[in-house]
Amino acid sequence: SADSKWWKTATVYQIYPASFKDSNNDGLGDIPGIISKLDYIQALGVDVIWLSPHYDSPQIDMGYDVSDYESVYPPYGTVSGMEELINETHARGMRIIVDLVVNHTSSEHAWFKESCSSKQSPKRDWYIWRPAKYDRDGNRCPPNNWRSMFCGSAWTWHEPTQEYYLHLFATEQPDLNWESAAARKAIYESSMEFWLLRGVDGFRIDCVNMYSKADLPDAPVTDFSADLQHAGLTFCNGPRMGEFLDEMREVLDKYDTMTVGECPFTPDRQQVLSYVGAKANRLNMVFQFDVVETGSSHAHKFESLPPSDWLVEFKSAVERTQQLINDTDGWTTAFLENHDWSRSISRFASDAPEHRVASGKMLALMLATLSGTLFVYQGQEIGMVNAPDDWPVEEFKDLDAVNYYEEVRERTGGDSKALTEAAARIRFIARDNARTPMQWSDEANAGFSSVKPWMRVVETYETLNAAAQENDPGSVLSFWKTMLRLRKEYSSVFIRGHFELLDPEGQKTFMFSKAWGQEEAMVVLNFTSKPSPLPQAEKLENFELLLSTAESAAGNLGAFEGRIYLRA
Ligand code: TEU
Repeated sequence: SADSKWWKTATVYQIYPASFKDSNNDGLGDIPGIISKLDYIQALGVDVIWLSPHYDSPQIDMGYDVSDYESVYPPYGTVSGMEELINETHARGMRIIVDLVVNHTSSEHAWFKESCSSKQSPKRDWYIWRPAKYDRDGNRCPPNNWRSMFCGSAWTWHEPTQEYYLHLFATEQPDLNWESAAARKAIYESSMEFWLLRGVDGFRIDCVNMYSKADLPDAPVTDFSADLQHAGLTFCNGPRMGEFLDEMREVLDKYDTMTVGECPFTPDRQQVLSYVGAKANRLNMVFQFDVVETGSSHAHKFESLPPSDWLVEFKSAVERTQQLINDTDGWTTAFLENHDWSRSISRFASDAPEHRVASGKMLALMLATLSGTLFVYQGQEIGMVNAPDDWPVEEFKDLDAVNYYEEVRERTGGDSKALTEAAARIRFIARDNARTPMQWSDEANAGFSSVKPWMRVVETYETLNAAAQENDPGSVLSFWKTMLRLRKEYSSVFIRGHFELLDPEGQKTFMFSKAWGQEEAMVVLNFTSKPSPLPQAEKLENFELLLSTAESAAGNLGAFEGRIYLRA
């Protein structure tokens, strides 16, 4: 039956290859490094590994700019190294999915170079080319007002052939034209079949709802700047999405696969169901971003810090994604971290030394009791936190943060107050926070590498590291192991149970119930550093404590304490 699908009960562990483990001491993580840590991942209780892009790439966007789908970025390893990783993962009873990045390629991909060569190139229409527009004064303008996700216009002028090409992300990430059947066929063969034949068990599909872009209409003028509009709602979920994904499904169905599509800018539930509903069956599940976007502006994620009542917004976002499983035959995901967001302890709880461990356990307890397929991002299992406030902003390397900082500098003429505020928001939310090297031990460079890593290691590694936690029953790592085991033991209620939010207005606590048949669990979480009474103690009358994140759980909830009660 549909409910016995392996990917529903799976816990997925995301690996960001550059920052996981360096085996050959060049300062960059690699595939042999990942293989050396498979036993660690297995011991955590994980079922599936998701590997962020391993393909050859000029690394403008950390591999999300692929120059060749059929080869591996040489500093990471080789195709045969990947085959070994796939086999070793399978040998431990786990599966592995890889990132499928086919909304765009790198500008260094052979397809794009051919497309650029002339307007008559047979691959000209594999990318999205348009003639210039001209304003009243005769100035050349891009074909529409879309703003790229990484600042500036989404169009770049190509002098040799006198046309603009579209890139929703960096200039070096031209968008493929999915309207071309020949391009689509090449995509399926080169990026999908090549790796399915080598044993991968499916894909995390990058930007999956951006393939169909209709006729490229201007985005409505909103609040960012009059000329360039943040256009996510305009370019996502275009009219041919279903058709393209049905085609993809034909390739996937030749294998036993799992797919999880990245689905930003999709507030509409019917739209989500057109991908993951049981009948549509286009993707097994998607990532919606309501929860991780809590408190960040839709116009630009760096534009604001969360308001003081962010927890109310957070809880309602969790409720919205959980309701998909409550009310429909679609499936969903539960996650708080990935390589695009900062660390959850720093964002949603407290990374102060006295609260960090409690915060990490409380968030683990919350996640592991939510319905859907659970995703854990490398380092989350040991409670890694954001880069510290005293790092100069120059430590941030990711183009997302760098371009934004430069844009603020230009917009304000280098105003120092504006730049200080921008730096604070970057420290809070930048993707770099998730990309610092994995903290394996208290050895030099956190045991990640014997040489200086490509990105600075967070200094807390001397106390916050995997080795120190492995044999400590009170550690965040041990707690995650317990939670992943309990999630399987009570799988009906935790993995697919009906979610109900019990304290929507509370600004300090989060209380919800999970129910399946006669089974019922109550989860209570304190999101503050102050003790708090149980929000609705009367509801717990016929319930017994299953576990708490605190050593002794009685009466009031302690700082950042989480508890699970089961119906007696
Ligand atoms: O992200 C797509 C996406 O929609 C971004 O807006 C994402 O929310 C952004 O990183 C937040 O700042 C995917 C990948 O996950 C990301 O790492 C890539 O940079 C991007 O696609 C382009 O491939």
